[in-house]
Amino acid sequence: MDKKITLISGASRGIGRAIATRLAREQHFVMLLARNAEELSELEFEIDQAGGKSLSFPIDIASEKQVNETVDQILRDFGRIDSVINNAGIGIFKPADELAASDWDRVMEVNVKGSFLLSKAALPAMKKAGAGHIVGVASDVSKRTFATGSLYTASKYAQHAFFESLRREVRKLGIKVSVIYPGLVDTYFHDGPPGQAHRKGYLQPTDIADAVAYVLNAPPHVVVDELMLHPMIQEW
Ligand code: NJP
Repeated sequence: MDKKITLISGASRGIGRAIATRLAREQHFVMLLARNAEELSELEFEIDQAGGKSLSFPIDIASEKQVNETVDQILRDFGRIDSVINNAGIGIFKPADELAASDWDRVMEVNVKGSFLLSKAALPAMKKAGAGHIVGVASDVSKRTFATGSLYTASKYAQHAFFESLRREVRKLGIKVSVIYPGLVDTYFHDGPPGQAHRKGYLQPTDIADAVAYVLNAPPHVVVDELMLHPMIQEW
């Protein structure tokens, strides 16, 4: 097996789907993780038609059991994990006093605990190999905040802190940790489907896929710690 074994969470649509499509063209055997089994198998079919390799795992990234079973199965079948792209994420935007405690739990579970669970499950194999690359898709709002963003930005600050700390733990073991911080991207993350006129000029999911490919393709002696991207139309 000369292909790299790469796990991508949130692969069913948006940014994760674009990352999977791009990496499958670049000698990665992509493992597609998300809940929507139908969208995953459509993507698997598309990748296959384009000559690439992928497998679908319809799981909830916030479930420790499902994440561990998935990683165990991949390790049993392929014997290694080269890269993990922690991309799955959700947002709920409301004034703080209108947020339900269950909103808080869910966003934190998917955005923060999901990144922790998937990275944790992959780390023992990477440590044993003395190599590996963990990538986080965080947000420009990992570093600034805004009204109605208390929950989402808290989750993205936390995700940023998790990867910052992890980077300091594993670099000396040969494992790279890179975080991408996108601004506005035209995906299902916003209300309604992509392609609407008022989102003209937003980043495209393929722009983030290009950034992930750049980060993964850095030579062995180089690690891209952080990469922030904005559309030109966005104030920063
Ligand atoms: O969003 P969307 P994006 N378990 O809604 C999956 C960040 N970001 O591509 O489970 C497993 O099109 C969901 O799959 P499914 C953002 O915070 C975005 O824009 O089948 N997977 C789908 O594949 C997020 O971290 C913007 O519903 C779960 C994917 O996540 C990342 O980019 C700006 C899941 C979401 O696709 C990708 O978001 C920014 C679960 N429990 C950061 N819950 C932006 N779009 O403007 C969701 O700064 N997913």
